[in-house]
Amino acid sequence: MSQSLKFSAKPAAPAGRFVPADHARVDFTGGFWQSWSQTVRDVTIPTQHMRLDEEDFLEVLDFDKPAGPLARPIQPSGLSMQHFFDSDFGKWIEAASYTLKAYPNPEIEAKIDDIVEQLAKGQMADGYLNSWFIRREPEKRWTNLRDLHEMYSMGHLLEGAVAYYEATGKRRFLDVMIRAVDHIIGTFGREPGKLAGYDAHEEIELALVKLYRVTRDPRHLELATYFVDERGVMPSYYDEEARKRGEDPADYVYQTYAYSQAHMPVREQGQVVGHAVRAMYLFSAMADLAYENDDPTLKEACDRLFDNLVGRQLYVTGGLGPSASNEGFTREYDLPNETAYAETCAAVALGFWSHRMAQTDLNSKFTDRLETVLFNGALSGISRDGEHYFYENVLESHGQNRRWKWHYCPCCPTNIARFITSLGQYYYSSREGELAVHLYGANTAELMVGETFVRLKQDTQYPWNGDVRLALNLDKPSRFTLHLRIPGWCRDANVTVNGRTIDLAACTHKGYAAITRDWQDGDEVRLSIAMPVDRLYAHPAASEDAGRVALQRGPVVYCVEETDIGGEPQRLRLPADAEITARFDADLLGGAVVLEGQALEAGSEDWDGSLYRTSPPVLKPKAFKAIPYHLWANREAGAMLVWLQEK
Ligand code: FUB
Ligand code: ZN
Repeated sequence: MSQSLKFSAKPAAPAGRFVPADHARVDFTGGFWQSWSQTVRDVTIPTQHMRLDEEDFLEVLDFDKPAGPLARPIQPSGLSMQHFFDSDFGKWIEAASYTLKAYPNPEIEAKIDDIVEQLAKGQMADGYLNSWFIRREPEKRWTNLRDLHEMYSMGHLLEGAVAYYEATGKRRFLDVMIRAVDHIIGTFGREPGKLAGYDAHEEIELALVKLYRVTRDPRHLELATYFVDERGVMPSYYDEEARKRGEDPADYVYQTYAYSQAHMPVREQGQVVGHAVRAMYLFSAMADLAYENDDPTLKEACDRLFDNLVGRQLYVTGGLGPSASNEGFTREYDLPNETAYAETCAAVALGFWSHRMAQTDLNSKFTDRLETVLFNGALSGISRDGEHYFYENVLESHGQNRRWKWHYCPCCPTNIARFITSLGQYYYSSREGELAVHLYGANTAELMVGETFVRLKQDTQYPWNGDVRLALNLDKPSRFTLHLRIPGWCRDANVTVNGRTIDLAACTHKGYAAITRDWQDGDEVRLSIAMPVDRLYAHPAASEDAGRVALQRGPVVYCVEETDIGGEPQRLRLPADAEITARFDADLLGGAVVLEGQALEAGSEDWDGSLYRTSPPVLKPKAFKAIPYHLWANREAGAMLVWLQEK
């Protein structure tokens, strides 16, 4: 980490709120995230720019030329994926920017400046900025918020602009986007003469909160608040808008505005419905507004929705949104494995939401889910080499799912990239008199606890091992509370401070152990979390998992791949009492803990070509090996299974 980094002069958060660490001041010094961070920085970010370029995503910025043939056809909804190409390079800029503060890279910076200059050149005189409409259909701008992603794209550009400004101090992109936001402020709202609309694909709301945190311009927060408050108000803006276009609102392709969480006001919603990424972006914005506006009604709605998601609709991997047809939710407990959609973007965005919830309410039920997606259902979206991806994160395969180099709709690669390049912010947060450690992994971090400068060092092999040594360096002795997350999966933890054991039962509240003392430079905290192999069972209503068991060790969910057992894992039967051992395999994709044991395998030698018979298959002993789910599909093609049949 560069020594010259200064703390940014960010205005204070609302009183009493936790503030996440500056990601650039958390350096992954070794172990798990060091290698992932380096891969994303050195491979993912440059290759994603190459893909954007070679796949002509950046061509949409050639404002001097007439628009060429469509790169993506118009779908029945009226949307072409090209409508939101801006979002892809916006997200790439954001992901790349997060690396620049601690690891300056003039080449990447020049590529971003290039894009920014083109955007600035194309921006309309009134501030409007969206490459599709400017180049192709300027007369149609703001006529179809229901389908065409105008603000979704602007939101991603805005997030990119904020991140780039924070990384480099360059204002150009930020100023361009502030003008675009000014234009939106002049166009949308409840005042006479304005459109009382909001984009069906949420995203701009949370981007506006990010902008507000940089500008402290109340109009930016008010606009985000307006969009969230207006959502789902009846009669629906989308009906009115469709009629204005001469269409019958009943012809809406997705039939229900639940697809966009716009079927009722957000505060009344209790079940997570519709498109999964949209839902997660909306709830992230709601959590942001609960935080900034101190709004308990939004916090309550978020709590309800979070419990609904986690209690009834979340895959064990942290994946969400089972169905391809709406890229989202169906009925509760519908968690098919082989056809799981579980889009990478949705898991990443659940990470965003969970993290935000924990800043208002320090409760490990939120950070447990952040950890789940980090080590499982979001990380599975990127290959170990950093340049291949999954859009859908299935929990079972017969070998048909392979990672791709680029996608027809490449929203996921830049999402997982920005998650990893900004990972440090998820690890810690602080407020006057308190410092919270949310996640474990080898790193050094610098942050302020009130007026005290604190340098932390985590030494650990986490997630492969549950021993964590936390060393504190302080510029002066200071009294504060250190909150240590005790993961929800943990049944046996031990904490010492300078060798003296802490009574965890007495000091743990909502999953965080609170240690209040006069901290001195050189203090050492040791956390030891037992990591047995856990067998997980699904609620009986989740019928796809009936009779099955998933293996988890620490925060890591496992799967069995054909390549490790020389046969389809679907044929395995895991005896309920089978001993399963954990072993670090240094040769597996950079090193990982694998699980091994003896199972049974249903043989087919004696079936003589018949499909059915009156006696069950003969079961024969079979050694098996399970690898972390996030590492699957990085070797030979083959079948994979998370939920093993139990015998
Ligand atoms: O529609 C924009 C993005 O593309 C969505 O968030 C993803 O689900 C994909 O459809
Ligand atoms: Zn995606």
